[in-house]
Amino acid sequence: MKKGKYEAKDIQVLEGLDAVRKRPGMYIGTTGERGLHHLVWEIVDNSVDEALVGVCTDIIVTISKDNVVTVSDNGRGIPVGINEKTGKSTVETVYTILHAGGKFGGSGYKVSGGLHGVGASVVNALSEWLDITVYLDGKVYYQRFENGGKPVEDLKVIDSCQKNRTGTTVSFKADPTIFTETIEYDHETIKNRLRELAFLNKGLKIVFIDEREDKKEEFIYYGGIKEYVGLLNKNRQVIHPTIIYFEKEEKNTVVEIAMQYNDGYAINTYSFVNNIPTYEGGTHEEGFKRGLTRILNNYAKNNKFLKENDEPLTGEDVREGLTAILSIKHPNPQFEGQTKTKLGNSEVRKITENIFYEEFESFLLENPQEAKAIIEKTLLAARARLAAKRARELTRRKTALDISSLPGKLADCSSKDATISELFIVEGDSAGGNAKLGRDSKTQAILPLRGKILNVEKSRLDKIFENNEIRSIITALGTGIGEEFDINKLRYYKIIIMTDADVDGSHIRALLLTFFYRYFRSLIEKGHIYIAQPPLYKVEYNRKIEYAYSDAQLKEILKNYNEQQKPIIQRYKGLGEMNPEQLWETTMDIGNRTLLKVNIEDAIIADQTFNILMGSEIEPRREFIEQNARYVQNLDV
Ligand code: 1YM
Repeated sequence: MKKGKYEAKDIQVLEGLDAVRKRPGMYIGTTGERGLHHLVWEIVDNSVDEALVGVCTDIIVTISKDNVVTVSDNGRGIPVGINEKTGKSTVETVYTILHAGGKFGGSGYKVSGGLHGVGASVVNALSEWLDITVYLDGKVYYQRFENGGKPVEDLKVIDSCQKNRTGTTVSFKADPTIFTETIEYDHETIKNRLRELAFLNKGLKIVFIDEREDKKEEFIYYGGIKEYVGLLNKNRQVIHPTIIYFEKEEKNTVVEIAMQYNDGYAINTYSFVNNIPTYEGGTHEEGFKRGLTRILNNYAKNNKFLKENDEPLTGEDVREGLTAILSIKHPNPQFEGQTKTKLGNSEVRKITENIFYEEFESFLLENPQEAKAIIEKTLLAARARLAAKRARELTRRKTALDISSLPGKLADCSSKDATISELFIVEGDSAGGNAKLGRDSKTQAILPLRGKILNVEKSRLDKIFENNEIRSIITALGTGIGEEFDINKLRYYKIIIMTDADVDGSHIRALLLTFFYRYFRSLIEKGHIYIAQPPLYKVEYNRKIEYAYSDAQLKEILKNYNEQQKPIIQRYKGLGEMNPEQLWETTMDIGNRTLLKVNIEDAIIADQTFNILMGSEIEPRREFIEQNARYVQNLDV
């Protein structure tokens, strides 16, 4: 055989499932917890695609005690006929050839076109085993794959079923040799995404059974995203009764919007494209925002709320206190941005703006009372904005926002080179004191925080400036805030949040993340925000000290000791329990420490969790804190 032929063959082999097993990161991002969950999303997405076409009403997701995932739907069933190109059944083709799903599907708005559209074959490749059952034409078809996607035998009929029964059931067990960190799924992560999917697809019933916790939950929302907005505003005071909702199609693009204003100051808008969260926004959000600013200015002018010479309402004015969900369906979405969660299709801007403008205009005209409440709210926001601006201008020289007056509590580093400088934001004075003693004073600055920082959600920018803890952070960063923000003035490339490993600590961390997300988003986007990882345990035996950063690691360490030689185990509750050397050694030393880089998704999740559970009720608050304590462990390094 000629040499060339061998090469062609080799390339083909490389494009098979083995390539996925060799470089799983290329297909699912990480082989950590996030990558593991991608497997579930991938299979669920195929079921949701069927719902999008309108031929599937029920999806059941089950996690067994040993972390086998089963997804079942009542869609059309994956086609079972022989595929011309591969000579195999379509089922086998979809599950053994990379990206086959995309090529075969064709119709409708595919979720799989987006963020995690890696194809079902990738799940197969990364599974110890995978079973498919298809109900079609009165027959039950079955095929099993083992060892990373190798068919055990061809697709075959194993039973008969009712003629009108159709659907697909897939079970798989993630391969522990690939997912070496963990193959355990997180109940909350799965639950939240399934609930989100149910909100986004009104009338679709999604059942989640977690056999590990003996839990069964059912999500079905006939009102879809309208109900979602209702939930987001549940603990808030709304300023008009109707949740504004519309759905309209133009040029193959479906635009669906639900919104309602509350009396708070925060903006709570979430956008989706084909059911995928677009954390970084994009053209659909731009169109929505432009439409909103334009229509409210026009309405305010036409109805004499704004006079000829008044300054127009800004985008920020009209979004204050707005809770909104924007969900669009597009046949060919282009995702951009750092985390591929920003919609790039330029035509969508105008389509969304037009649809929104027209529909919202009709609403305002038909509901003058509600229109008045909304306009008055935006006028108030505009007035507050102008007042804050004047106050800032007047006091600029003297305020703490002037970089020349760094906060007194800050123990700055001696280096003026931002690229090697780090700012530790430390909870509590005692931990702050130890951090000051333990640090490398050339590159590490310490800013201790006293008590809780202000909840930024509940406050306007002018109020935020008045909070001492927040002012210290802003001044220390050096960038300025709001319109004055300049990233080139950032004084530290790494801003490291260091809080206790307890409930208060996670609360403060979530508040800080929310603050950075809302007012310094680009610091997160550019990867400047980190979370320190102090150890959870100290294991001491005969003066030998080891640290464990997780329960698993503690177990590992304890394996080295036998029954008689029991070491002393100390569980660290706070940073203050470590002396300066220990704090340095375990958490601050560049050569030794682990830092978690916060990405925008993590910050949004913190922010969103916060939003849902605002208000003063104790129960949701506690729930929030518990969730947050957990989610921080999900951050990627
Ligand atoms: C539990 C996972 O995969 N359901 C599923 C998948 C497909 C279909 C129906 C389907 C799609 C189409 C036509 C189409 C898929 N089919 C393919 C392919 N559930 C699950 N339900 N008929 C059935 O898109 O035109 C890929 S996925 F490529 F074979 F058509």
